[in-house]
Amino acid sequence: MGIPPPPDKKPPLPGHALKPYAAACYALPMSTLPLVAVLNGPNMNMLGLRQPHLYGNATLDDVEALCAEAAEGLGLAIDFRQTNGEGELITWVQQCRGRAAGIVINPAGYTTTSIALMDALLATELPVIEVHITNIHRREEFRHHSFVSKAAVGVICGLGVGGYSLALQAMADILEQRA
Ligand code: DHK
Repeated sequence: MGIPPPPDKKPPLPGHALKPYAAACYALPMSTLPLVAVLNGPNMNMLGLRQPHLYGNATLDDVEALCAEAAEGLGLAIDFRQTNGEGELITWVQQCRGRAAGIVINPAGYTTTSIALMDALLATELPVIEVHITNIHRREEFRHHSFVSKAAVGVICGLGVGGYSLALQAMADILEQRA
């Protein structure tokens, strides 16, 4: 008989094509694994090229693979996305409500500017973990204040791309405690 098809053909967070591993997760019965959205803001698509002395040499595809591996070990499904648009990021956050169990987000440049993103994250009523590759507190003063932190249970910064795996680990613990 095989695995029954999902109730509809849309991805968990509609809008962008599913990556192969996400499609594989989606093919599982919906209740099997908690879904964590891993969202990335502007310029994160430039990882590997942009200021490698700050952000390192890993590309966003590398980060996605890292997250997929971490998630598999933790029993989580992930939907990994990046956008340069504030509105698109906010739409994805809104779509998490009722669909995802939690959100890991690197809001990048919108961290310090977007009250709308903070409001959207608060409206989801989901656990949110904020990630920054660099230690924003050792950098320019304008990077020190985060609106997103007001909506986050925790923040990981300065630990490189490994911060994403740590965030997923923390998210798995939070979801287990809430279960
Ligand atoms: C990434 C960015 O693009 C910056 O705007 C933030 C963050 C820092 C990071 O460290 O991942 O200030």
